[in-house]
Amino acid sequence: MQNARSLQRDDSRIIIHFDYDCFYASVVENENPALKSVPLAIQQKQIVVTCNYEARRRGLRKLQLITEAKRVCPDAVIVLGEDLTRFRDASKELYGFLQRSVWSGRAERLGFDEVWLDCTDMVDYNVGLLNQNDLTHSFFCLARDDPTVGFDYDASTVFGPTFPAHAFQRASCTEEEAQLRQRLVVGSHLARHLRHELESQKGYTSTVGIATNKLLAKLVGNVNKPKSQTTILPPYRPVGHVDATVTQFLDKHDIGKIPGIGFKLAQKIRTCVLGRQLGLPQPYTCGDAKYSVTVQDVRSHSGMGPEMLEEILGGAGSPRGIGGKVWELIHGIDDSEVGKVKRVPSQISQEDSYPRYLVTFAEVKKQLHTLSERLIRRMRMDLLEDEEGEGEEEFRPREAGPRRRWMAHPRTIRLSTRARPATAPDGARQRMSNRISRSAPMPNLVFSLVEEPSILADRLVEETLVPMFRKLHHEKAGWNLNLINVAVTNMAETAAESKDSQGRDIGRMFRRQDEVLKDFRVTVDSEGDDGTGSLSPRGEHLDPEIPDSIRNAPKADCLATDDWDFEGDDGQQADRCEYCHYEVPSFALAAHRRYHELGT
Ligand code: TTP
Ligand code: MG
Repeated sequence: MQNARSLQRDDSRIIIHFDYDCFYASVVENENPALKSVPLAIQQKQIVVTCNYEARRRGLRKLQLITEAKRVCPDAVIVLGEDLTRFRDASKELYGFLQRSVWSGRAERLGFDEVWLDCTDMVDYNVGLLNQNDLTHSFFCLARDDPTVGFDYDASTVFGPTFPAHAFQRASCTEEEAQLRQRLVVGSHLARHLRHELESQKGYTSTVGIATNKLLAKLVGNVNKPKSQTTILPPYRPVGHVDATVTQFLDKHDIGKIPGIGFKLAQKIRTCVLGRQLGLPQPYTCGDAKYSVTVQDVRSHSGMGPEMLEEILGGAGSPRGIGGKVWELIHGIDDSEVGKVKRVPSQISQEDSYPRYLVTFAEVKKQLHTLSERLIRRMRMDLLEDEEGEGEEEFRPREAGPRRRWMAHPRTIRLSTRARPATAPDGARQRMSNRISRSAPMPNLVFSLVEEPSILADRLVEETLVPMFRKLHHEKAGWNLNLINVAVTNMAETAAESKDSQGRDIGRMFRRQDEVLKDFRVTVDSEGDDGTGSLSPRGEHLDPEIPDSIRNAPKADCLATDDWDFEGDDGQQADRCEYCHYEVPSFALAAHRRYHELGT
């Protein structure tokens, strides 16, 4: 059986994880620096989605009701954050900045405000430059082709706080652990430099974690928040009777806080360790002492190991080897790569929720138009690039700006709606209703760069979305919709540079899209409708190849380490978030969901 000692650790990489502090509030502060010194809250619907630290000092917190926030701090400045454009643009800019700062180009974004960087090559190069006889006067080289670009630093000591707080003595460790320590020390100085650059050049402070994989780097950053950084120091493997620092660090975490262990997996593990049926869904939130099961509880549970975990978590719908994978995660082993840069998002969507419900067709149509126009504008921002060279023979006035071309053509448009929850036989209103959705081939007209987005939106609504809506809702009136989402997905990328590449050809093909897609079937994603697949809680078409556990787990990751201050039952009706399974007040669900969906 694979036990803790036989687990294969790979600590050859140095990964830095960034989490921007009070992200939305910082974006607004950067636009208007006068707001930096006042309590500032960002409002979506009726809740504070985030606030700056001055506001937190005065008692405001994330996911608080606006009414409560105003009561606690009447002079707080409240800025509407419904339109995500400014946050998305800032996120893209910061991501680009960080990505260009590392040699590997490996930078991966999670949501709007988290980024992992793989800094292995930069760190190893700079470890190679160290003079072991004079570590205190080291120079970190930032450009391989120019040895003068960089900064001075003291490579004999780590920069910033560490876990554990007091570093172990060099003499007491193996040569391998001493080398790892040196690489982490160098990594910590690079992290300091990047944090400093992000603040001085872009105006954003961040909280950073440094370790040898994504899981550990993300978790350790949270140890010192905000405006700080934390490094997990070796030994990463047990030495004699002393546990590895990685184990000491993870042991205190609730099992549900480990990225990769989503709500359902955590619940099954808790049930096993506590020896009683918890049932699903439970109003459980991490930190609830009644159900608290830590990583240490799991590790030390009698008979626990990859095989027992496979028994608990495996079965129909679970990927083979899930027990071993989870066993690795709770020992801080995560081989997942920091993703390479994605040129285009996998989907773009616009949605809004309607607490007062949409009832008439005129209301629905108006909202479809608003969402479509926003969607087309967003597609132009995210999917167009300047085209160089091609068409030079044509006359083109300079003021017309650079010619633009689509980097990708979404092949599918999807309309999703959610209706007011049905009333149960006992008269009580059900807590949550599912989304239903319908997909269709993307009409060519949206790719026109000649027409204004509002004109294109008119046509998109009339020619595509209204027919889709009618198929989705057979009834003639009175839909009581509380949410509409319009999304484009199924991106066909065109080539980045070369004119004669296959990608470019695909782009051309899409100009003849009707022909290309003649076999494309319109599918209804609603449950049990056409039998082409099952329905996710979001009404998305589910890929039957992807088991539930995997589908759910990574989505829940993004919450695993966040401080979600919402305290469940405040007497409001609450819904359970389909992504992370936390209970969120109904009024906050749209904003909360949007938070997850930023990662798409
Ligand atoms: P967080 O990282 O949770 O919060 P934060 O960056 O504002 O604050 P911290 O310093 O504690 O990290 O979320 C990132 C952004 O996502 C946040 O600025 C606002 C947005 N957001 C939502 O839109 N809805 C939500 O429910 C939450 C929690 C955040
Ligand atoms: Mg943040």
